Amino acid sequence: MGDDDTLPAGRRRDKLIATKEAWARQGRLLTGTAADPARDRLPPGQRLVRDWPILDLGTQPRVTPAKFRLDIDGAVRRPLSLRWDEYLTLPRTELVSDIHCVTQWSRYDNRWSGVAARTLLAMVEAKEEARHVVLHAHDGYTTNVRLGDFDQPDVLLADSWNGATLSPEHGGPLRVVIPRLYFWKSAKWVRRVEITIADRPGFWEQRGYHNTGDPWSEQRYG
Ligand SMILES: Nc1nc2c(c(=O)[nH]1)N[C@H]1C(S)=C(S)[C@@H](COP(=O)(O)O)O[C@H]1N2
Ligand SMILES: [Mo]
Repeated sequence: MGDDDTLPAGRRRDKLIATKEAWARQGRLLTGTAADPARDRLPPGQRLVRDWPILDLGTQPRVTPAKFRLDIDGAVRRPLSLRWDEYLTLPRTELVSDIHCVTQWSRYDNRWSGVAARTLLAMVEAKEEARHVVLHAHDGYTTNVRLGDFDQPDVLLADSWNGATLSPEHGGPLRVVIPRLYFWKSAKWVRRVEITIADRPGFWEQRGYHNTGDPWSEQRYG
């Protein structure tokens, strides 16, 4: 099994996990169509919401500045391990993007600020053979993305949303935002960005969810 064995079983939302695994088996919400991101803003099968739902496995860690640590390591030449005060000295980026969650809701125009993935990648220098990324979070959650999908100008590690400090419920102090993939790829409470040579499926990817997760071609399950 994967890293999710470390999830505190007691507070884990086992019913929610079982339901979402069943959705994957049933192919729930699949419309069998594709959309063109250049023309259609809403991906197939999605529904627009105005609020911002909270989704996670039930344990919302409180990551204080003292507990904060961000490691960027693995198949890199110059691994990094940052304390909160060190993280705060990095060059910052602000971006507006849409959220598309695999459970059907989408939310437009989220203004994120934090540090661009490319800023961090430039600091660690991925090795030639590096192809994938595993994101590890303080609640034991993991998710995998291709290095090519992480190494994009609109991917960032965000500590602020719509002008305010990112709340702990939504992954504060620091979460990943990968706007062109379903939102389960955007790890909350990020602890470690592990650059890898081989692909390693994360929590939902081991439970029937798509390895890539492109909302425009409806890669919900697989
Ligand atoms: N650490 C962590 N990150 C996570 C999750 C989680 O359970 N733990 N859930 C994912 C899922 S399934 C979704 S839809 C989004 C939800 O983010 P939100 O609660 O800010 O809307 O976080 C993703 N990142
Ligand atoms: Mo999700």
